Amino acid sequence: MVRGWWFVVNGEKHWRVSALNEAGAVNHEPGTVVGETAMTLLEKAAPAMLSGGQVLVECLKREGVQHVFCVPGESYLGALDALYDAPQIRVIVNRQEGGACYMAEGYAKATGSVGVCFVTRGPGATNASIGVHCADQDSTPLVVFVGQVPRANRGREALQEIDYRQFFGSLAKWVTEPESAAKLAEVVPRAFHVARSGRPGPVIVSLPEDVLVERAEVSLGGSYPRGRAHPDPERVGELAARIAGAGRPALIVGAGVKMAGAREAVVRFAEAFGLPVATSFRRMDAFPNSHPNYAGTLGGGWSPAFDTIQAADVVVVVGDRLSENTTADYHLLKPGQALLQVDIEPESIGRNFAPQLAIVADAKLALEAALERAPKAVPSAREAWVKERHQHYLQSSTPGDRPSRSTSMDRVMRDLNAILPKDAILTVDAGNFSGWIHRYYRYDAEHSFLGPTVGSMGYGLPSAIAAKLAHPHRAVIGTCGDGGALMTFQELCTAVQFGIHVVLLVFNNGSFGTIRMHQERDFPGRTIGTDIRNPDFAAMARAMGAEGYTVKRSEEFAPALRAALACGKPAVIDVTTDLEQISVSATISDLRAGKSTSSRRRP
Ligand SMILES: Cc1ncc(C[n+]2csc(CCOP(=O)(O)OP(=O)(O)O)c2C)c(N)n1
Repeated sequence: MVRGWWFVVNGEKHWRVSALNEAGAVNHEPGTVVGETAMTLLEKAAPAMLSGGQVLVECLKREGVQHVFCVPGESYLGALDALYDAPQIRVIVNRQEGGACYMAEGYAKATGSVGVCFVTRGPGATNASIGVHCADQDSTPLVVFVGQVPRANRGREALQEIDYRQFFGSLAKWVTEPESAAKLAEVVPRAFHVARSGRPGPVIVSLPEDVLVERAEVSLGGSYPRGRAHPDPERVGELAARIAGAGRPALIVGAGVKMAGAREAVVRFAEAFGLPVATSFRRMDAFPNSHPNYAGTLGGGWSPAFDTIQAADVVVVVGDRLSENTTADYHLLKPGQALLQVDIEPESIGRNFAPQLAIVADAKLALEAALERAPKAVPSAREAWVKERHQHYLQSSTPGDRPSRSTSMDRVMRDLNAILPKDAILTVDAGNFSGWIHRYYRYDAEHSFLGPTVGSMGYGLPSAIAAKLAHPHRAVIGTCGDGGALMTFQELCTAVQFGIHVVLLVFNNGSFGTIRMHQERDFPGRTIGTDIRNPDFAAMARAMGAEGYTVKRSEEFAPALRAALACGKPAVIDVTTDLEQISVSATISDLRAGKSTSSRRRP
């Protein structure tokens, strides 16, 4: 049995421990500063007498958590205090819970591990909800620890009290409120398991304030073992036969491929079966873009990959739920096309389109099993189909040279492709500017793109900061519009405080451009609620301790980008763009004249 407690003298924490373990009795004199030693003893002994906060942090350590994102609150002081004694977990302090939760979500996307954030009760939880919604629609494993009123105050509409089961009920995979410190030892590992298993998603763990400080004797287990769902061999045989017998088969890959670490397997699968490959909306890095089988990305209406999928007779979908954006408002697949679907989550199969074949399995295991049944050679007609589709992608993913009254987005994209290192990571916010980032950049490296498939603004900067934390040696470029910029711009202070050197590009057209586009198409010329007057973003960045650059003409962009990458600080480039080119495929004049093919929905 180990007993440990601490007290503070002159702001310093002092540990006292009396321990009896296999090594015999250990006693420290009262007042001895033993810090780590005492904690090590506490960690090794089982069962141990720990506070709820300590139980929670012990569980985080066992999950291998390295970063947590938070805005502090008095409702979870017990958890913060336990983090004080866990130097292996870096606590990133954010300025708004939306930023904290987006960062945790982005960190999960950038690493494939579970993102973790801590927010206070009531207002903290409601601010964080944007990140929970994002993790839910983007299938991102996330655990959000939320402060809660003490047990005795529940049900009294106590200060900032919220029933989280109701509030997060339709947003999260699981919402739980452990009743005691001992229960935390059971709930926390399970929360991680639920977040990452099947179709990953967000889990909310509500932390009654007094549970975090009550002490309990607990036995701590480890992280749950990871199960992998193997495919049914018969169905795999059918999959291989159906593809082999097809005329123009094509493949759509999504987040399931990334989460399963199936990058190499999917490349071999596409090559062996002779399949052009489309990536789903905002999952461009699920397949190397320079590979000869790549056919482009889907999303937001027409795209080069849209043509490819529509021309296919058999469509294989691996690890993607065929969302509204990926399928152009559910118009992508037509009757007569055969859909063969592989997904880890039975519920994602057939959700929007009825499949002819379904395999519930881990993407990597399914692809590897199918590879064992690959044909000896790809027929030449199939090779020609793949080649033609890749050519189509190359043509439509090479930026043109459209006129611009300020900075040309086409030129920006050429410069980004030319200047950024091959393993750079780009992130996007919601907004029409992202159409260029999706279509004209070559995502060849693994984990080289992060975007909110949910289409929520404010994502670009926090996710870039998270990506840089996860991959400190890679260049990370966050992108956003001038509207999205001010939703989370305060997180630039977080980047400055923690020395996280990201570059943020703000595409500044003086408008909530996406909504203006919808207005111009549906109510031509009747602009309302979409003009915005902006601050000097570069000056704001400098005021926060970052570097700031202003670009008003195309030729100024490349030098500014090089300077920002080299400046040794977080940096913002305020890029003035031409509102007339309202989207990657439409001008305002075209829209007013009813000539545009711009999608109905482009978040
Ligand atoms: C949090 C949130 N609020 C509102 C919207 C609706 N919305 C989608 S795009 C957009 C405008 C984006 O403007 P901006 O960031 O300037 O980018 P642009 O479209 O001009 O490129 C708005 C308001 C949203 N998707 N997310």
